[in-house]
Amino acid sequence: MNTMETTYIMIKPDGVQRGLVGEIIGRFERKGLKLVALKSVVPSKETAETHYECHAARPFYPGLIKFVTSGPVVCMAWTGVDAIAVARTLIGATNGREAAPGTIRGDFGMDMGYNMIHGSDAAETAAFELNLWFPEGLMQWDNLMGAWVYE
Ligand code: D4T
Repeated sequence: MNTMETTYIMIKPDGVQRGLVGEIIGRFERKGLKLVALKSVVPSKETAETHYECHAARPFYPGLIKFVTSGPVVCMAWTGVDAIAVARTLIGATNGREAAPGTIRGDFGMDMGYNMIHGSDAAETAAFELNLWFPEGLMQWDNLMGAWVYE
């Protein structure tokens, strides 16, 4: 624990369509995480299939690929102590109906497939996803706010 990590976060097409980009990014900012990459793309089928390759055998996979390639997504990398778990807590349970109030999915979601946001679930997947979505690399910068976030 207490490891400095970088996690891959992606606002999915439903989050963009619903006008939740600012709201969602604001939650990560206010939490005290550091933004080290940000861009918006319409994902290619190939990138989406690679991202979700662990689900390739699941019945929902074709629909998931169609959904995630249907329009713009917002790709981000956020750094902080235990950032992977911290981001998953901010995001909430997969199904919005079950996600706790106060989480992104708990506050804005009502479904499993349309759950607005992705967050890496482990260090290995974070490294894989960051490399997939940001082959150009991440930004290195000093966040002066950090001195008031961590004791
Ligand atoms: P991601 O990976 O997008 O951050 O979501 P989770 O980690 O919370 O959930 P997941 O990997 O189990 O599922 C990935 C993605 O597939 C959709 N999904 C999932 C779906 O449409 N039907 C399903 O039955 C499941 C399990 C939702 C998120």
